[in-house]
Amino acid sequence: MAGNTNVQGEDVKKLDVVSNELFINMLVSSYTTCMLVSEENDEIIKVGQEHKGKYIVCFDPLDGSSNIDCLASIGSIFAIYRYICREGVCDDKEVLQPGNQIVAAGYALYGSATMMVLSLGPGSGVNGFMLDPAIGEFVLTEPNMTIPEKGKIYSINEGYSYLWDETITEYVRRKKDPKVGKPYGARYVGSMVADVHRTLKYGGIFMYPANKESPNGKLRLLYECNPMAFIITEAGGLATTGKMPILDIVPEKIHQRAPCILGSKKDVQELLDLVK
Ligand code: P6P
Repeated sequence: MAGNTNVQGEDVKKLDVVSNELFINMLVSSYTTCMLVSEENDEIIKVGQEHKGKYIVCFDPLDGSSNIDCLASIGSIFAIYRYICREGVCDDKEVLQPGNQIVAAGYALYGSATMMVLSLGPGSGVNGFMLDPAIGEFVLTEPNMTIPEKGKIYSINEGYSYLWDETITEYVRRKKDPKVGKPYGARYVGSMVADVHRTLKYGGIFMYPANKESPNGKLRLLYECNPMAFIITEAGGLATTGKMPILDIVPEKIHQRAPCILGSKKDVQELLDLVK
């Protein structure tokens, strides 16, 4: 669309703005939330007293939106925490809970099919629900999803290889060296939900590491790294910054970034051994 109005003169909003408004409206009108953190909003969204509930939701309403115009898969990511604010005043600091306090997390992938992958808490496993448009319902098509112990795919934006530290450089070199073993395939959509879902399904490793220009990488902790780290961990994989488990990071700012390396246990452990 040219500008901000369509041929009927109606306001045209970008898909990620529409998605954000939908998430906020649905969460507020669910009467279950007290504070929201959205990738699209600079500040914490405080739910009004009349709609207040006992959960905090951190979400990226439409992640990978740079892929919309070329029709590559995009998705929504969310993490849910519990917080019962007393005397009606919510303490902002409560949105800065570490990922290991998550009570539920998941993502929706808008790809060749629409799928929601969900975990309802530590030890509860991961389940995949496929949208059946014929009945307008999400159907449990993939119960108890588990990530393969080792994969054959590595996923990283190699355009930044000139910025990588020596560990990442050596790890990726080994993935391509036939003298080390059968080389891995390279897959990188550039849309986190698509890259993580493929990693969950097929195994392997996804990396958005720290680099010389971005000491904390690019991905946001509260609504990209933590929910995905929670899902992968619940599915039997590992998720690390390279120095510590992502879920143990105590956040200091709602939009802070974190290095994100996650995937099959053996593939991530191989990187951690190289770090040592
Ligand atoms: P780069 C999309 O913009 C996003 O936030 C994630 O979905 C994706 O993993 C990452 O950025 C891609 O970033 O720098 O490789 O283009």
